[in-house]
Amino acid sequence: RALLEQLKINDVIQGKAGLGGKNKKDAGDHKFWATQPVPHSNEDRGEEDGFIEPSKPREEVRQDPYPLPKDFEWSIIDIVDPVQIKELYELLSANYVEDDQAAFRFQYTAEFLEWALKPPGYHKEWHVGVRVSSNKKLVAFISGVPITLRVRNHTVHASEINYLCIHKKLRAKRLAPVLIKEVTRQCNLKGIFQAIYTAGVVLPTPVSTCRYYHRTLNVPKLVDVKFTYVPRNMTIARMIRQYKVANTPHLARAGLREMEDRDVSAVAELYARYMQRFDMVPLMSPEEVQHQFLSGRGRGERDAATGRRDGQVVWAYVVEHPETHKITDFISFYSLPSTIMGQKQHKLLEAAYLFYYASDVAFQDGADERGLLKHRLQELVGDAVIIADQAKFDVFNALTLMDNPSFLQDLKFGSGDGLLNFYLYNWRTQPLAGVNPTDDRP
Ligand code: MYA
Repeated sequence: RALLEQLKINDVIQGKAGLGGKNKKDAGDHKFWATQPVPHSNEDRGEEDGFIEPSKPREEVRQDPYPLPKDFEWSIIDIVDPVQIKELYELLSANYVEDDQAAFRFQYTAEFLEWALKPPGYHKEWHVGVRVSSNKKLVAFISGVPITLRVRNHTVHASEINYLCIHKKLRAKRLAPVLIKEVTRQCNLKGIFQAIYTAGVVLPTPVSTCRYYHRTLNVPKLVDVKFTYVPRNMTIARMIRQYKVANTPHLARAGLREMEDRDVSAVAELYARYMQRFDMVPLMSPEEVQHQFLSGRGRGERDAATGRRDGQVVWAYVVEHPETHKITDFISFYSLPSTIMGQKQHKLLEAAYLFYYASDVAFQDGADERGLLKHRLQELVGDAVIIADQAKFDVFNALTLMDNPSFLQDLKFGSGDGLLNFYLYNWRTQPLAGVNPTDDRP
Protein backbone atom coordinates (compact mmCIF):
# COMPACT_ATOMS: atom_id res chain seq x y z
CA ARG A 1 0.00 0.00 0.00
CA ALA A 2 0.85 3.44 -0.67
CA LEU A 3 1.96 6.61 0.98
CA LEU A 4 3.81 8.26 3.72
CA GLU A 5 4.75 11.61 5.07
CA GLN A 6 8.24 10.73 5.81
CA LEU A 7 10.96 11.32 3.27
CA LYS A 8 14.08 9.49 3.86
CA ILE A 9 16.09 7.09 1.91
CA ASN A 10 17.70 3.88 2.04
CA ASP A 11 21.02 2.94 0.70
CA VAL A 12 20.95 -0.30 2.56
CA ILE A 13 19.29 -2.96 0.49
CA GLN A 14 21.26 -3.47 -2.65
CA GLY A 15 19.49 -3.65 -5.95
CA LYS A 16 18.47 -1.24 -8.61
CA ALA A 17 15.45 0.92 -7.98
CA GLY A 18 13.06 2.23 -10.52
CA LEU A 19 12.71 -0.81 -12.70
CA GLY A 20 8.98 -0.44 -12.58
CA GLY A 21 6.20 -2.59 -11.21
CA LYS A 22 3.12 -4.25 -12.63
CA ASN A 23 1.36 -1.01 -13.50
CA LYS A 24 4.23 0.53 -15.42
CA LYS A 25 3.31 2.19 -18.72
CA ASP A 26 5.83 3.14 -21.40
CA ALA A 27 7.03 6.74 -21.18
CA GLY A 28 5.13 7.56 -24.38
CA ASP A 29 1.84 6.54 -22.73
CA HIS A 30 2.18 9.30 -20.17
CA LYS A 31 0.63 12.25 -21.98
CA PHE A 32 1.14 14.57 -19.04
CA TRP A 33 4.35 13.26 -17.53
CA ALA A 34 6.02 13.22 -20.96
CA THR A 35 5.84 17.05 -20.86
CA GLN A 36 7.39 17.41 -17.39
CA PRO A 37 11.03 17.91 -16.28
CA VAL A 38 11.51 14.41 -14.85
CA PRO A 39 13.80 11.64 -16.11
CA HIS A 40 11.86 9.56 -18.63
CA SER A 41 13.92 6.43 -18.03
CA ASN A 42 16.97 5.46 -16.02
CA GLU A 43 19.04 5.94 -19.17
CA ASP A 44 17.84 9.56 -19.25
CA ARG A 45 19.61 10.46 -15.99
CA GLY A 46 22.95 11.56 -17.42
CA GLU A 47 26.23 11.46 -15.55
CA GLU A 48 26.00 14.64 -13.51
CA ASP A 49 23.49 15.45 -10.76
CA GLY A 50 21.57 18.69 -11.29
CA PHE A 51 18.41 20.39 -12.53
CA ILE A 52 16.67 19.35 -15.74
CA GLU A 53 15.19 22.78 -16.48
CA PRO A 54 16.77 26.01 -15.18
CA SER A 55 14.93 28.15 -12.60
CA LYS A 56 13.21 31.32 -13.84
CA PRO A 57 13.05 34.80 -12.38
CA ARG A 58 9.69 35.54 -10.73
CA GLU A 59 8.53 37.83 -13.58
CA GLU A 60 8.89 34.97 -16.05
CA VAL A 61 6.73 32.60 -14.01
CA ARG A 62 3.13 32.40 -15.24
CA GLN A 63 1.20 34.96 -13.18
CA ASP A 64 -2.39 33.68 -13.68
CA PRO A 65 -3.81 30.45 -12.31
CA TYR A 66 -4.27 27.65 -14.86
CA PRO A 67 -7.82 27.46 -16.23
CA LEU A 68 -10.12 24.90 -14.63
CA PRO A 69 -13.07 23.23 -16.36
CA LYS A 70 -16.17 25.39 -16.13
CA ASP A 71 -18.15 25.10 -12.89
CA PHE A 72 -14.95 24.77 -10.80
CA GLU A 73 -12.77 27.36 -9.07
CA TRP A 74 -9.44 27.50 -7.25
CA SER A 75 -9.47 27.95 -3.50
CA ILE A 76 -6.47 28.32 -1.22
CA ILE A 77 -7.26 26.20 1.83
CA ASP A 78 -6.55 27.98 5.10
CA ILE A 79 -5.28 25.22 7.37
CA VAL A 80 -5.56 27.51 10.40
CA ASP A 81 -9.35 27.66 10.00
CA PRO A 82 -11.02 24.68 11.74
CA VAL A 83 -13.86 24.73 9.18
CA GLN A 84 -11.46 24.37 6.25
CA ILE A 85 -9.32 21.66 7.92
CA LYS A 86 -12.55 19.75 8.47
CA GLU A 87 -13.47 20.12 4.79
CA LEU A 88 -10.06 18.76 3.81
CA TYR A 89 -10.35 15.95 6.34
CA GLU A 90 -13.73 15.01 4.88
CA LEU A 91 -12.50 15.07 1.26
CA LEU A 92 -9.52 12.84 2.11
CA SER A 93 -11.45 10.48 4.41
CA ALA A 94 -13.84 9.61 1.60
CA ASN A 95 -11.54 9.83 -1.45
CA TYR A 96 -7.86 9.39 -0.59
CA VAL A 97 -5.50 6.42 -1.03
CA GLU A 98 -6.91 2.89 -0.76
CA ASP A 99 -5.17 -0.46 -0.94
CA ASP A 100 -5.49 -2.61 -4.08
CA GLN A 101 -8.43 -4.57 -2.68
CA ALA A 102 -10.25 -1.40 -1.56
CA ALA A 103 -10.42 -2.80 1.99
CA PHE A 104 -8.62 0.08 3.77
CA ARG A 105 -8.42 3.81 3.11
CA PHE A 106 -6.09 6.28 4.86
CA GLN A 107 -7.93 8.39 7.37
CA TYR A 108 -5.67 11.32 8.22
CA THR A 109 -6.96 13.19 11.26
CA ALA A 110 -7.41 16.98 11.30
CA GLU A 111 -4.53 17.15 13.83
CA PHE A 112 -2.30 15.15 11.48
CA LEU A 113 -3.08 17.43 8.53
CA GLU A 114 -2.36 20.50 10.57
CA TRP A 115 0.99 19.03 11.67
CA ALA A 116 1.94 17.89 8.17
CA LEU A 117 0.91 21.07 6.33
CA LYS A 118 2.25 23.72 8.70
CA PRO A 119 5.98 23.11 9.15
CA PRO A 120 8.20 26.17 9.79
CA GLY A 121 8.18 28.48 6.76
CA TYR A 122 5.06 26.93 5.14
CA HIS A 123 3.23 28.91 2.46
CA LYS A 124 -0.55 28.99 2.56
CA GLU A 125 -0.58 29.40 -1.26
CA TRP A 126 0.83 25.86 -1.55
CA HIS A 127 -2.37 24.39 -0.08
CA VAL A 128 -4.33 24.33 -3.29
CA GLY A 129 -8.01 23.33 -3.37
CA VAL A 130 -10.66 23.11 -6.08
CA ARG A 131 -14.31 23.89 -5.27
CA VAL A 132 -17.56 23.55 -7.19
CA SER A 133 -18.39 27.17 -8.07
CA SER A 134 -22.11 26.89 -7.34
CA ASN A 135 -22.07 25.35 -3.84
CA LYS A 136 -18.37 25.78 -2.86
CA LYS A 137 -17.96 22.09 -2.07
CA LEU A 138 -14.27 21.10 -1.86
CA VAL A 139 -13.68 18.39 -4.50
CA ALA A 140 -9.91 18.31 -5.08
CA PHE A 141 -6.68 19.18 -3.31
CA ILE A 142 -2.89 19.13 -3.63
CA SER A 143 -0.30 20.49 -1.22
CA GLY A 144 3.33 21.43 -0.97
CA VAL A 145 5.47 22.22 2.07
CA PRO A 146 9.03 23.53 2.04
CA ILE A 147 11.82 21.02 2.58
CA THR A 148 15.60 21.18 2.33
CA LEU A 149 17.03 17.97 0.95
CA ARG A 150 20.52 16.66 0.62
CA VAL A 151 20.63 14.49 -2.49
CA ARG A 152 24.07 12.90 -2.51
CA ASN A 153 26.39 15.92 -2.17
CA HIS A 154 23.90 18.61 -3.29
CA THR A 155 21.63 20.71 -1.08
CA VAL A 156 18.27 21.08 -2.83
CA HIS A 157 15.63 23.60 -1.70
CA ALA A 158 12.45 21.85 -2.67
CA SER A 159 8.80 21.41 -1.97
CA GLU A 160 7.35 18.16 -0.67
CA ILE A 161 4.16 17.43 -2.58
CA ASN A 162 1.45 15.35 -0.94
CA TYR A 163 -2.31 14.81 -0.50
CA LEU A 164 -3.15 14.97 -4.20
CA CYS A 165 -6.79 13.95 -4.13
CA ILE A 166 -9.72 14.19 -6.53
CA HIS A 167 -13.27 13.36 -5.56
CA LYS A 168 -14.27 9.89 -6.82
CA LYS A 169 -16.98 11.36 -9.06
CA LEU A 170 -14.44 13.55 -10.89
CA ARG A 171 -11.84 10.92 -11.71
CA ALA A 172 -10.21 10.29 -15.11
CA LYS A 173 -11.04 13.80 -16.38
CA ARG A 174 -7.40 14.97 -16.55
CA LEU A 175 -7.86 17.21 -13.53
CA ALA A 176 -4.74 15.86 -11.76
CA PRO A 177 -2.33 17.43 -14.31
CA VAL A 178 -4.04 20.82 -13.78
CA LEU A 179 -3.60 20.55 -10.00
CA ILE A 180 0.04 19.53 -10.42
CA LYS A 181 0.73 22.43 -12.79
CA GLU A 182 -0.97 24.90 -10.45
CA VAL A 183 1.00 23.80 -7.36
CA THR A 184 4.17 23.91 -9.50
CA ARG A 185 3.33 27.50 -10.46
CA GLN A 186 2.76 28.43 -6.81
CA CYS A 187 6.12 26.88 -5.86
CA ASN A 188 7.86 28.68 -8.76
CA LEU A 189 6.37 31.98 -7.57
CA LYS A 190 8.23 31.42 -4.28
CA GLY A 191 11.47 30.61 -6.08
CA ILE A 192 11.23 26.82 -5.72
CA PHE A 193 11.84 24.68 -8.84
CA GLN A 194 12.46 21.21 -7.38
CA ALA A 195 10.12 18.82 -5.55
CA ILE A 196 9.99 15.43 -3.88
CA TYR A 197 6.93 13.19 -3.72
CA THR A 198 6.01 9.58 -3.13
CA ALA A 199 3.30 7.43 -4.66
CA GLY A 200 2.20 3.82 -4.77
CA VAL A 201 1.76 4.10 -8.55
CA VAL A 202 4.67 3.88 -10.95
CA LEU A 203 5.27 7.11 -12.87
CA PRO A 204 8.33 8.37 -14.78
CA THR A 205 10.72 7.69 -13.02
CA PRO A 206 11.29 6.55 -9.40
CA VAL A 207 14.59 7.50 -7.82
CA SER A 208 14.04 4.71 -5.27
CA THR A 209 11.41 2.15 -4.34
CA CYS A 210 10.75 0.77 -0.87
CA ARG A 211 8.59 -2.06 0.42
CA TYR A 212 6.21 -1.80 3.37
CA TYR A 213 6.70 -4.16 6.31
CA HIS A 214 4.12 -4.74 9.06
CA ARG A 215 4.59 -5.77 12.69
CA THR A 216 1.36 -7.38 13.91
CA LEU A 217 0.24 -6.21 17.37
CA ASN A 218 -3.49 -6.87 17.74
CA VAL A 219 -3.74 -10.38 16.27
CA PRO A 220 -7.50 -11.03 16.67
CA LYS A 221 -8.48 -7.67 15.15
CA LEU A 222 -6.02 -7.89 12.24
CA VAL A 223 -7.31 -11.38 11.46
CA ASP A 224 -10.98 -10.26 11.77
CA VAL A 225 -10.51 -7.41 9.32
CA LYS A 226 -8.39 -9.58 6.98
CA PHE A 227 -5.31 -7.40 7.29
CA THR A 228 -3.52 -10.65 8.06
CA TYR A 229 -4.31 -14.39 8.05
CA VAL A 230 -3.68 -17.27 10.41
CA PRO A 231 -1.18 -19.43 8.50
CA ARG A 232 -2.22 -23.02 7.87
CA ASN A 233 0.23 -24.51 10.35
CA MET A 234 -0.79 -22.07 13.14
CA THR A 235 -3.60 -21.45 15.55
CA ILE A 236 -4.74 -17.99 16.55
CA ALA A 237 -3.64 -18.70 20.14
CA ARG A 238 -0.13 -19.51 18.95
CA MET A 239 -0.10 -16.45 16.78
CA ILE A 240 -1.09 -14.26 19.75
CA ARG A 241 1.80 -15.74 21.74
CA GLN A 242 4.19 -15.22 18.84
CA TYR A 243 3.40 -11.50 18.58
CA LYS A 244 3.15 -10.78 22.30
CA VAL A 245 5.42 -7.92 23.38
CA ALA A 246 6.79 -6.93 26.80
CA ASN A 247 4.87 -4.52 29.04
CA THR A 248 7.61 -1.96 29.49
CA PRO A 249 10.40 -0.70 27.21
CA HIS A 250 13.72 -2.45 27.79
CA LEU A 251 15.75 0.75 27.55
CA ALA A 252 13.76 2.41 30.36
CA ARG A 253 16.58 1.62 32.78
CA ALA A 254 19.18 2.93 30.34
CA GLY A 255 17.46 6.35 30.25
CA LEU A 256 14.66 6.06 27.67
CA ARG A 257 12.10 8.82 28.21
CA GLU A 258 9.74 11.02 26.20
CA MET A 259 11.48 13.71 24.17
CA GLU A 260 11.01 17.26 25.54
CA ASP A 261 11.65 20.80 24.29
CA ARG A 262 15.01 20.91 26.08
CA ASP A 263 16.22 17.99 23.87
CA VAL A 264 15.72 19.79 20.55
CA SER A 265 19.30 20.92 19.94
CA ALA A 266 20.81 17.56 20.99
CA VAL A 267 18.37 15.66 18.79
CA ALA A 268 19.00 18.03 15.86
CA GLU A 269 22.76 17.36 16.12
CA LEU A 270 22.35 13.62 16.51
CA TYR A 271 19.92 13.49 13.58
CA ALA A 272 22.22 15.52 11.30
CA ARG A 273 25.20 13.31 12.06
CA TYR A 274 23.35 10.02 11.78
CA MET A 275 21.69 10.93 8.48
CA GLN A 276 25.10 11.31 6.85
CA ARG A 277 24.82 7.54 6.37
CA PHE A 278 22.21 8.00 3.62
CA ASP A 279 22.11 9.49 0.14
CA MET A 280 18.82 11.38 0.23
CA VAL A 281 17.87 13.08 3.47
CA PRO A 282 15.79 16.04 4.66
CA LEU A 283 18.05 18.54 6.44
CA MET A 284 16.35 19.89 9.56
CA SER A 285 16.96 23.07 11.54
CA PRO A 286 16.26 22.91 15.30
CA GLU A 287 12.88 24.60 14.57
CA GLU A 288 12.06 21.83 12.12
CA VAL A 289 13.14 19.18 14.63
CA GLN A 290 10.85 20.81 17.19
CA HIS A 291 8.00 20.77 14.69
CA GLN A 292 8.50 17.23 13.37
CA PHE A 293 8.94 15.49 16.72
CA LEU A 294 7.22 17.65 19.34
CA SER A 295 4.50 19.84 17.84
CA GLY A 296 2.25 16.85 17.18
CA ARG A 297 2.45 15.40 20.68
CA GLY A 298 -1.18 16.23 21.54
CA ARG A 299 -2.83 18.05 24.42
CA GLY A 300 -3.05 17.55 28.15
CA GLU A 301 -1.95 14.65 30.31
CA ARG A 302 -1.11 11.20 28.98
CA ASP A 303 -3.77 8.58 29.54
CA ALA A 304 -2.63 6.40 32.44
CA ALA A 305 -3.35 3.10 30.66
CA THR A 306 -2.23 3.82 27.09
CA GLY A 307 0.21 6.71 27.47
CA ARG A 308 -1.65 8.58 24.69
CA ARG A 309 -2.53 12.27 24.75
CA ASP A 310 -5.62 13.76 23.15
CA GLY A 311 -4.98 14.42 19.45
CA GLN A 312 -1.49 12.90 19.58
CA VAL A 313 0.06 12.38 16.15
CA VAL A 314 3.75 11.86 16.93
CA TRP A 315 5.57 9.89 19.60
CA ALA A 316 9.23 10.79 20.19
CA TYR A 317 11.62 9.31 22.75
CA VAL A 318 15.24 9.92 23.61
CA VAL A 319 17.79 7.89 25.56
CA GLU A 320 19.54 10.14 28.08
CA HIS A 321 22.65 8.53 29.52
CA PRO A 322 22.00 8.19 33.29
CA GLU A 323 25.45 9.52 34.26
CA THR A 324 26.62 11.83 31.50
CA HIS A 325 23.09 13.08 30.65
CA LYS A 326 24.08 13.00 27.01
CA ILE A 327 21.33 12.22 24.50
CA THR A 328 22.66 9.06 22.87
CA ASP A 329 19.65 7.93 20.83
CA PHE A 330 16.23 9.01 19.66
CA ILE A 331 13.29 7.25 18.07
CA SER A 332 9.91 8.38 16.74
CA PHE A 333 6.74 7.10 15.14
CA TYR A 334 3.45 8.63 14.05
CA SER A 335 -0.18 7.59 14.03
CA LEU A 336 -2.02 7.21 10.73
CA PRO A 337 -5.31 5.32 11.01
CA SER A 338 -7.15 3.77 8.08
CA THR A 339 -10.89 3.33 7.60
CA ILE A 340 -11.82 -0.33 7.38
CA MET A 341 -14.33 -0.58 4.56
CA GLY A 342 -17.37 -2.86 4.58
CA GLN A 343 -16.82 -4.06 8.17
CA LYS A 344 -19.43 -3.80 10.89
CA GLN A 345 -17.45 -4.63 13.98
CA HIS A 346 -14.27 -2.64 13.40
CA LYS A 347 -14.30 0.76 11.75
CA LEU A 348 -10.71 1.93 12.19
CA LEU A 349 -7.32 0.29 11.77
CA GLU A 350 -4.92 2.00 14.16
CA ALA A 351 -1.50 1.98 12.53
CA ALA A 352 1.77 3.38 13.86
CA TYR A 353 4.47 4.22 11.29
CA LEU A 354 8.16 4.20 12.13
CA PHE A 355 9.51 7.73 11.62
CA TYR A 356 13.09 8.97 12.15
CA TYR A 357 15.62 7.60 14.63
CA ALA A 358 19.34 7.93 15.34
CA SER A 359 21.92 6.40 17.62
CA ASP A 360 25.42 7.54 18.49
CA VAL A 361 26.47 3.88 18.41
CA ALA A 362 26.79 4.47 14.65
CA PHE A 363 29.74 6.79 15.30
CA GLN A 364 31.86 4.11 17.02
CA ASP A 365 34.59 2.56 14.91
CA GLY A 366 33.40 -0.64 13.29
CA ALA A 367 29.86 -0.31 14.73
CA ASP A 368 28.32 -1.67 11.54
CA GLU A 369 30.79 -4.51 10.99
CA ARG A 370 30.64 -5.64 14.62
CA GLY A 371 26.84 -5.66 14.61
CA LEU A 372 26.71 -3.05 17.40
CA LEU A 373 24.44 -0.69 15.51
CA LYS A 374 22.09 -3.45 14.42
CA HIS A 375 21.78 -4.55 18.05
CA ARG A 376 21.13 -1.03 19.33
CA LEU A 377 18.50 -0.31 16.67
CA GLN A 378 16.81 -3.57 17.49
CA GLU A 379 16.53 -2.41 21.12
CA LEU A 380 15.34 1.08 20.18
CA VAL A 381 12.76 0.07 17.60
CA GLY A 382 11.75 -2.90 19.76
CA ASP A 383 10.90 -0.37 22.48
CA ALA A 384 8.94 1.77 20.01
CA VAL A 385 6.91 -1.35 19.20
CA ILE A 386 6.24 -1.90 22.93
CA ILE A 387 5.15 1.73 23.39
CA ALA A 388 2.86 1.49 20.34
CA ASP A 389 1.35 -1.74 21.66
CA GLN A 390 0.68 -0.08 24.99
CA ALA A 391 -0.93 2.85 23.15
CA LYS A 392 -3.34 0.32 21.56
CA PHE A 393 -2.08 0.46 17.99
CA ASP A 394 -3.10 -2.59 15.94
CA VAL A 395 -0.03 -2.71 13.72
CA PHE A 396 3.39 -1.07 13.42
CA ASN A 397 4.52 -0.30 9.87
CA ALA A 398 7.94 0.46 8.43
CA LEU A 399 9.56 0.77 5.01
CA THR A 400 12.78 -0.77 3.72
CA LEU A 401 14.70 2.49 4.08
CA MET A 402 17.37 3.94 6.35
CA ASP A 403 18.78 1.08 8.47
CA ASN A 404 15.40 -0.66 8.73
CA PRO A 405 16.32 -3.81 6.79
CA SER A 406 18.86 -4.69 9.52
CA PHE A 407 16.20 -5.21 12.20
CA LEU A 408 12.82 -5.77 10.52
CA GLN A 409 12.98 -9.55 10.49
CA ASP A 410 14.30 -9.94 14.06
CA LEU A 411 11.53 -7.70 15.35
CA LYS A 412 8.91 -9.89 13.58
CA PHE A 413 7.93 -7.45 10.87
CA GLY A 414 6.50 -9.31 7.88
CA SER A 415 6.79 -8.06 4.31
CA GLY A 416 3.63 -6.45 2.92
CA ASP A 417 2.44 -6.26 -0.65
CA GLY A 418 2.74 -2.46 -0.89
CA LEU A 419 5.61 -0.62 -2.52
CA LEU A 420 6.30 3.09 -2.17
CA ASN A 421 8.05 4.91 -5.02
CA PHE A 422 10.09 8.05 -4.35
CA TYR A 423 10.31 10.76 -7.03
CA LEU A 424 12.24 13.97 -7.60
CA TYR A 425 10.86 16.74 -9.85
CA ASN A 426 13.35 18.67 -11.97
CA TRP A 427 16.38 16.96 -10.43
CA ARG A 428 18.59 14.37 -12.09
CA THR A 429 20.48 11.82 -10.04
CA GLN A 430 21.30 8.14 -10.46
CA PRO A 431 18.81 5.76 -8.78
CA LEU A 432 19.28 5.36 -5.04
CA ALA A 433 19.42 1.83 -3.73
CA GLY A 434 16.07 0.45 -2.65
CA VAL A 435 14.20 -2.79 -3.04
CA ASN A 436 14.14 -4.25 -6.48
CA PRO A 437 10.40 -4.26 -7.19
CA THR A 438 10.78 -7.13 -9.63
CA ASP A 439 12.20 -9.34 -6.88
CA ASP A 440 9.64 -11.04 -4.81
CA ARG A 441 9.76 -10.21 -1.09
CA PRO A 442 13.36 -9.44 -0.12
S1 MYA B 1 0.34 10.42 -4.12
C1 MYA B 1 -1.34 10.14 -3.62
C2 MYA B 1 -2.23 10.32 -4.76
N1 MYA B 1 -3.62 10.25 -4.34
C3 MYA B 1 -4.39 9.17 -4.39
O1 MYA B 1 -3.97 8.12 -4.82
C4 MYA B 1 -5.80 9.34 -3.86
C5 MYA B 1 -6.83 8.61 -4.67
N2 MYA B 1 -6.73 8.96 -6.09
C6 MYA B 1 -7.07 10.16 -6.61
O2 MYA B 1 -7.50 11.08 -5.92
C7 MYA B 1 -6.88 10.31 -8.11
O3 MYA B 1 -6.86 9.05 -8.71
C8 MYA B 1 -5.59 11.09 -8.47
C9 MYA B 1 -5.40 11.11 -10.00
C10 MYA B 1 -5.70 12.53 -7.97
C11 MYA B 1 -4.35 10.44 -7.86
N3 MYA B 1 0.95 11.33 -8.82
O4 MYA B 1 -6.97 13.55 -13.40
P1 MYA B 1 -6.55 12.31 -14.08
C12 MYA B 1 -1.28 11.03 -13.42
C13 MYA B 1 1.27 11.96 -9.97
O5 MYA B 1 -7.35 11.91 -15.27
P2 MYA B 1 -7.35 10.83 -11.73
C14 MYA B 1 0.58 12.11 -3.85
O6 MYA B 1 -0.20 12.77 -3.25
C15 MYA B 1 -1.50 9.90 -14.39
O7 MYA B 1 -0.28 9.16 -14.59
N4 MYA B 1 0.58 11.79 -11.12
O8 MYA B 1 -6.47 11.06 -13.07
C16 MYA B 1 1.84 12.72 -4.47
C17 MYA B 1 -1.95 10.65 -15.61
O9 MYA B 1 -0.85 11.28 -16.26
P3 MYA B 1 -0.16 10.57 -17.54
C18 MYA B 1 -0.46 10.94 -11.08
O10 MYA B 1 -7.27 9.39 -11.40
C19 MYA B 1 1.43 13.49 -5.69
C20 MYA B 1 -2.81 11.77 -15.02
O11 MYA B 1 -2.38 11.90 -13.65
C21 MYA B 1 -0.84 10.26 -9.92
O12 MYA B 1 -8.68 11.43 -11.85
C22 MYA B 1 2.59 13.98 -6.51
C23 MYA B 1 -4.27 11.40 -15.04
O13 MYA B 1 -4.99 12.47 -14.50
C24 MYA B 1 -0.08 10.47 -8.76
N5 MYA B 1 -0.34 9.85 -7.62
O14 MYA B 1 -6.55 11.63 -10.59
C25 MYA B 1 2.15 14.76 -7.72
N6 MYA B 1 -1.91 9.49 -10.20
O15 MYA B 1 -1.22 10.54 -18.62
C26 MYA B 1 3.30 15.18 -8.61
C27 MYA B 1 -2.19 9.68 -11.49
O16 MYA B 1 1.03 11.40 -17.89
C28 MYA B 1 4.03 16.37 -8.05
N7 MYA B 1 -1.33 10.55 -12.04
O17 MYA B 1 0.24 9.18 -17.10
C29 MYA B 1 5.08 16.87 -9.01
C30 MYA B 1 5.86 18.06 -8.44
C31 MYA B 1 5.04 19.33 -8.47
C32 MYA B 1 5.69 20.50 -7.75
C33 MYA B 1 6.93 21.00 -8.48
C34 MYA B 1 7.52 22.21 -7.70
C35 MYA B 1 8.69 22.72 -8.42
